[in-house]
Amino acid sequence: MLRAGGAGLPGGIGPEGYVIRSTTVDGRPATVIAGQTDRAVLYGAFHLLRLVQTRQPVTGLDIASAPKVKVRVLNHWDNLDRNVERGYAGDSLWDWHKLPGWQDPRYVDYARANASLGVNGTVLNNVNAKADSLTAPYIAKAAALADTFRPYGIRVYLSARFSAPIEIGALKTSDPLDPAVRAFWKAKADEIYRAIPDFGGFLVKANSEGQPGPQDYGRTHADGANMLAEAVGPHGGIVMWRAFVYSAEQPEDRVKQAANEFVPLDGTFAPNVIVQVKNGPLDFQPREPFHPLFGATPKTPLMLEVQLTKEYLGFATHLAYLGPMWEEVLAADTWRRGRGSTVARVVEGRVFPQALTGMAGVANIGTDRNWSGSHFDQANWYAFGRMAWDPDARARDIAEDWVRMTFSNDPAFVAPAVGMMMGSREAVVNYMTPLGLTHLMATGHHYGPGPWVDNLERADWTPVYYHRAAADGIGFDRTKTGSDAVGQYAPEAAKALLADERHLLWFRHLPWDHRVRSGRTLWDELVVRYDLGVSQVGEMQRTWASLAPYVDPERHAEQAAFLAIQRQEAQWWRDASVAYFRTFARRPLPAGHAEPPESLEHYRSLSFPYAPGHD
Ligand code: GCV
Repeated sequence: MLRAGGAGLPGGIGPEGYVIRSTTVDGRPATVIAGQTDRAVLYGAFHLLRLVQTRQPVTGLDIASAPKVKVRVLNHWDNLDRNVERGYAGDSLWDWHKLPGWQDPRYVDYARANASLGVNGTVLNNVNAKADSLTAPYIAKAAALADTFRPYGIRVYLSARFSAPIEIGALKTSDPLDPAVRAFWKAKADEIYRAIPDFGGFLVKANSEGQPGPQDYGRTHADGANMLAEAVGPHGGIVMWRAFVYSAEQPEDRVKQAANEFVPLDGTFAPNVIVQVKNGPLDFQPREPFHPLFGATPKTPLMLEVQLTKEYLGFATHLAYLGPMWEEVLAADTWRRGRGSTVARVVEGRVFPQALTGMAGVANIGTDRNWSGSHFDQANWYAFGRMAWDPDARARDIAEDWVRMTFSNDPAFVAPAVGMMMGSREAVVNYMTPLGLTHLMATGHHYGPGPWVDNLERADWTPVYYHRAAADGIGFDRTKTGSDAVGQYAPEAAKALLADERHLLWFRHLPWDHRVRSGRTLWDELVVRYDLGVSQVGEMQRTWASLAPYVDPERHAEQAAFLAIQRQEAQWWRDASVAYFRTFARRPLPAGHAEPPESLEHYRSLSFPYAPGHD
């Protein structure tokens, strides 16, 4: 392997792009991996290894690859006590107490694994941040991690608590326009960069779910972001400012609030700020339409945030390969600059040219021996990296590479395993939230069904706010007659979303006897979908059982047990949801579909105070 000084590399390959070429050196066949930097060559080396591991030809190579997105980061929702918010894979990998003195060897494995996927950054601490992360002892700990990650091309970022100037800076305010506050952040950035010269920058959750922010002082998100941008800018740092905001007073349909807040700020952010937007406008549900902010801010770069950890898709026990979900959102057409203005192209900065581009994945990584809580959850980490490198990559191709590298290259294994993965997320949609229903999970931990919950602190945390089931029908009217959330999309995109039955009850409130595409009534279709989801899991169980000859007994047995849990919980979701919704629908179940075995009261009475993933 050798590193070229740029000569012979295709134009525009950039600092992370590489070529892999079959050639001859001194008359002997050789493979050259070349790029402008060490990390580019490292990425190329991993690409070559992938070809070897997936049994692709390694002669006659002429490959050039460069990332289409600059900032490809994991977001760890890891707390300093090692609890991971929405984490289902053990404790946080970061052993803060022993850092910087002790570096767990897994830090190197973590960095190497990420480099093999093209991930080039990691935000170490939870967006629900503690100011302690910005104190000198914790900066030293973060610096130790940064030293370990650096050879693998991975930069360290920190979530910043907006009220840090008060909490650790002895100031009386965190007002972003206050000169003392600005001086605090400048000095803090200087201090961090002395310890971590290639520090990536800050991630901020502000004025969201109780977090402090600039609005506490009557300032805008742009005022807050720009203040931090000013502090890290001279060092080459960036600010990733989250758009996951909704007002404490809930004057408006929650899914409209982020766009209402951020569209008017377009053009007011500093050039080193990128706004981080979840894939959908609600909160990482099994299915949501794409976030209306994509394409709606021509002058503001937006990065896509997806959730690898399956807070709303069955934790680590349910098999749900998320590649198809991310492909669905990336391929969605925003129509903001005519046909083909897909979310992928917005994120790549090609619909409206952007110098700064990014993708963030909420990590599903912890101290579990298999890293992610289940073997198949590793595929979501893997797919995130590959899609952040190339948002146009296909979920199926990525699944196939992963299956081959993780289990077996035998075609008798690969095809069924990939098929099972590709259908898995849709199964979850069917048994949890079919036909555009959303946010029906139990309170707090989000484990299991809770469609009946109607008594939380705020209405827009309750499932009843989202499904609106009543005697006259079900669904949230987001057309003109309702909240008009659909009006936040370009007209062509709005038309496509309204015509898409997968989003039916996201956008409309419809009578129980409404005829859907299948010709069934809405009520019958709901029941059919719930049962379909359960049977799809049964199908996955059968597929997995048939694959035993190709997998070591230990991994096979664990996955078989997890699928059995998933099957049981899918049935629970179905039974509880049917028992609940029929109290409004007041109709018989369609022929051949079984009555829920227990009463609604039974499902309502189930309680899981120790479910994992709490904050
Ligand atoms: C980190 C959801 C989750 C929270 C999470 C929040 C966010 O509401 O339930 O745990 O907080 O999203 O993305 O900030």
